[in-house]
Amino acid sequence: MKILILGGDGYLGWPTSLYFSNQNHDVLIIDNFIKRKLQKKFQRYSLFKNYTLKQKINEWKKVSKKNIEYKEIDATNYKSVLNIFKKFKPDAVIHFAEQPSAPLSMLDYNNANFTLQNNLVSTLNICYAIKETKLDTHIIKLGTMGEYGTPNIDIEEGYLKIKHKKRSDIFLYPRKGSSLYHTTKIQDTDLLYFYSRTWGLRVTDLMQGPVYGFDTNEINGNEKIYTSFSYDDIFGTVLNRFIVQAVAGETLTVYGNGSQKRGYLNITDSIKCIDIATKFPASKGELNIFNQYTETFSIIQLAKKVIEAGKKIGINAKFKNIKNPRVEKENHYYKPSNKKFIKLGLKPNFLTQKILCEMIIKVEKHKKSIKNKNFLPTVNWNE
Ligand code: USQ
Repeated sequence: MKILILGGDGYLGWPTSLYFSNQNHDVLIIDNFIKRKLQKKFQRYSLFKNYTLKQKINEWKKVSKKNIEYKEIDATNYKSVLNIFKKFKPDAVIHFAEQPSAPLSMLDYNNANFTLQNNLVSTLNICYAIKETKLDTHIIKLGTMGEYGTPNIDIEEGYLKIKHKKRSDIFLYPRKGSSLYHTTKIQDTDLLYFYSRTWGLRVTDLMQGPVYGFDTNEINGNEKIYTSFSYDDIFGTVLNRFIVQAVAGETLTVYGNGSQKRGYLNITDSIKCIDIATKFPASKGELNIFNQYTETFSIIQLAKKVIEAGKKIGINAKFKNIKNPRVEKENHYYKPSNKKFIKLGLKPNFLTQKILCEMIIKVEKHKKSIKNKNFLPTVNWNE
């Protein structure tokens, strides 16, 4: 297949690009390197050296004898996106090119505006480029479990049948984001639903939970092709942060009482899900929605797991409940479904002590690069 990967330089975009290249697909990455620019602006860098995309591609070529093409393009620039679709004619496009940080989206007006423009216009551009080129490209879009929020009823996969006054219909599952970032993902889903119905586009929207880990079969411990790994308050996700905090000898930052539950998954499962999505494309005119996570934990459970793993290798970590900088429910019901990927063959890599210890040991090698000042949250939702 010809696979176009938007945002292929990022935390998930890069390992996904490696995976599809290794499967002998024709991979073209487009990226405007905004994440690297933001990391520089906020002085919050990846723990591991994140070589330039060109360097990573060259190293990959050396070890695999396979090539990945890339172009520096902003996905919000319609002319450039259209040109790529005309020339490359992708069978599938995987859209990672969004501003992925909830805290950044809540920092101030300019970052809210940027998040909104970047995330929605990039999605719009893909829809228009497919319509204009009349290609049959399958859109695979990274959404988030956070689109659903934490409702007091079971979370289905994308849709809900509603009975009202003796009549019934199927609707998108009700959504309730807990940051502007999550809200843009809801709006993306609405855009994709609209254009799939109106123009007959094929779309798969992946409601993904927080991802952890950094090593994949393709990266295989080769630091020259490591992906960007954030642990700071703006770009880091919770489990990755806890692991780095434990290694740094800092207390694990549990926001609020830590009862918040989310659906988590290993980076290798994230890639596997995307692979399954490419193999089972949505039909024409369909918006197919998957819930992409493998197991649910509360924050306290995660913290305790990291502390237990640390103990095994001589690290005496502790957690502390700190004031929650976010506006989110802490005590809530949480029962999302994730049957669709399992049915299609996903065999989850659950969060074991072995996996945690392996991550801690690798992070320890880079202990000197950890910037402890970037652990405490600096962005408050309503200040
Ligand atoms: N949290 C802590 N301590 C920390 C960091 C986070 O207790 O030091 C808590 C947060 O309050 C929240 C939960 O952990 O309840 C998850 O936070 P997160 O920062 O790991 O994840 P989030 O901001 O929700 O966003 C991340 C990714 C985003 C993805 C999303 C999936 O950055 O791109 O869409 O996870 S989900 O959370 O299911 O919406």
